[in-house]
Amino acid sequence: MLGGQFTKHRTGLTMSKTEKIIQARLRLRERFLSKIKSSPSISDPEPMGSGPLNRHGMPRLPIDQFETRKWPVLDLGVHPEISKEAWRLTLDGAVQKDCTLTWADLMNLEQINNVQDFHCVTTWSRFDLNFMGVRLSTLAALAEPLPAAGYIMCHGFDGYTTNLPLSEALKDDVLLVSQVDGQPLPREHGGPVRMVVPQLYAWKGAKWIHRIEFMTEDRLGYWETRGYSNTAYPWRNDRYS
Ligand SMILES: Nc1nc2c(c(=O)[nH]1)N[C@H]1C(S)=C(S)[C@@H](COP(=O)(O)O)O[C@H]1N2
Ligand SMILES: [Mo]
Repeated sequence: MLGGQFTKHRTGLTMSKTEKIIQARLRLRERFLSKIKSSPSISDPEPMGSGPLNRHGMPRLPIDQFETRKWPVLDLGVHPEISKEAWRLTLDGAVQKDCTLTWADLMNLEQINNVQDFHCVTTWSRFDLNFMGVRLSTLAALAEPLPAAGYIMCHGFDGYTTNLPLSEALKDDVLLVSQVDGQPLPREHGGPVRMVVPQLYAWKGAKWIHRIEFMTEDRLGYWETRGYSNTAYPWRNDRYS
């Protein structure tokens, strides 16, 4: 069975499909490029923080954060248990193509390795988490957002929600992560799959992700409704609204 899948993955048909998704992803990014470039998280003229610069040219430790060697667990207290067999991801709302992906569908998309820092609004930062996952922009390319779509709402299996503008969500480091340090993502950190948005505070990354809703108007998620900043830029100390 494994051999069969391997062969299928190598056929011209599947490769050209992969190629098409990559092309669609690049077109989508182009649509948002000027907004992506003008958002402060990667082009802030006066970022606040300390330490050597990261690869976005930002001081590695954002203002009023401290480095921790552990990776603390923070959430609403419910850790849903979702097997890979039962796992589904729905992309819907302001899109041309509603999609529901199985685990195998997700694994067949381009997988990215990316070492990232993780900044929690409660002031801890964890450096160098080695993630493997699929870019959100790859998934968006599958669903084909309508021209009027400008935002997403991410929904977790625990009922958690968090919202993002597409200009942040389409950045290359925004991933749906299934592995950390070469191991399956632990359930308490959102496994089997969570989102990570390294340029913003960590509450913007939904654990146990199961739905990405594309929207023409912005709407506030769980913490955004309860006084957290809607923009959440760590290098601007942008914690609360
Ligand atoms: N589904 C879900 N995702 C969530 C949360 C949650 O309660 N439920 N909490 C958020 C918050 S406030 C933070 S700081 C990070 C923490 O991720 P970690 O537990 O892996 O450190 O997850 C975010 N994603
Ligand atoms: Mo948080």
